[in-house]
Amino acid sequence: SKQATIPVIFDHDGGIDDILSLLLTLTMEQVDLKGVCITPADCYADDALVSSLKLLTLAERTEVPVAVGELVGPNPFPPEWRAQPRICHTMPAMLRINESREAVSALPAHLWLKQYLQDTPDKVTMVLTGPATNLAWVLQHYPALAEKLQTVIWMGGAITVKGNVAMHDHNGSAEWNAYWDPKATQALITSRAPLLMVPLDATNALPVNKAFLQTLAHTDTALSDLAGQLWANTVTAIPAYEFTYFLWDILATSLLGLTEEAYSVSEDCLQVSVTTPNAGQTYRCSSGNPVRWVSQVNPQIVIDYVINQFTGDHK
Ligand code: AGV
Ligand code: CA
Repeated sequence: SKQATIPVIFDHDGGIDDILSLLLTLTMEQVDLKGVCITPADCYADDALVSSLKLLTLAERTEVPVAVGELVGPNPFPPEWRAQPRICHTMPAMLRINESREAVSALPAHLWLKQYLQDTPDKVTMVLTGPATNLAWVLQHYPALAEKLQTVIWMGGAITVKGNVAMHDHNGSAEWNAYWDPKATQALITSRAPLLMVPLDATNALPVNKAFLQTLAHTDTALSDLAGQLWANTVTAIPAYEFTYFLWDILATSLLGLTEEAYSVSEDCLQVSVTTPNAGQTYRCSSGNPVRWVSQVNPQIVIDYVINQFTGDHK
């Protein structure tokens, strides 16, 4: 059994794979979860809060603080996408959990995060699976707090591949988390935080397909069933890129447990557009702040890791 030695703050935006990523984090013995922040982006915050509390209650981690975000970016997610994750706390296995609210923070997420970073003597790893709005606020108002960050793993951006934003005033070059709050994306990328980006360049290799779900379903436990049921709600019959669900946030979260043979990291100077028609586009440039990003993955190693966490006796 591994010791819980990696302090982690998990900031998510309530999508189905965000909820699955929180569940994955809770299977990792080496992770010492210090707090959960919610960004009200690809979700409605109430749904994301209830689902998060239910998973923390399931994992007997009701002491972990949960802080709901109140800062919003200028480019909202489609309401159908925001409404989709209500299913996460409405399925029977989740309804049966009587969630504890004892550790819901009275502070909004950006202020809770600022306070945590000010108070902690130790460096903390952050995993962000939605827009970087809360952390960007902290880094802009308290830049010295970047020293409290061990690594910031952020699912977002599209560097050498096309994006996944399909909006009337957009040219399709941006990834959604980067687009929701382009100025937060810019603030994160130009900050002193030790960033490791997980862009679409890496996650495109990891579609949620039938083979993956079939392998997960091979093992019949309460945990693998919960994960499989959650993923079943992301399946669509439409084979277009914009409708395909990927292991976006799951890859970012898995980096906490994967060994380095599973992926490669590149380092480039990046810039972020904050104006139409390419707001949120993250592109390489010849000068500026070098940023580390996951440029390649070994899909089989990642899939084996995720399946093992949800099915194996990894304790
Ligand atoms: O762009 C990927 C990000 C990830 O953090 N999110 C979903 C993941 O949580 C936005 C997104 C892109 N395409 C989507 C998304 C889709 N088809 N459905 C819901 N959200
Ligand atoms: Ca997300």
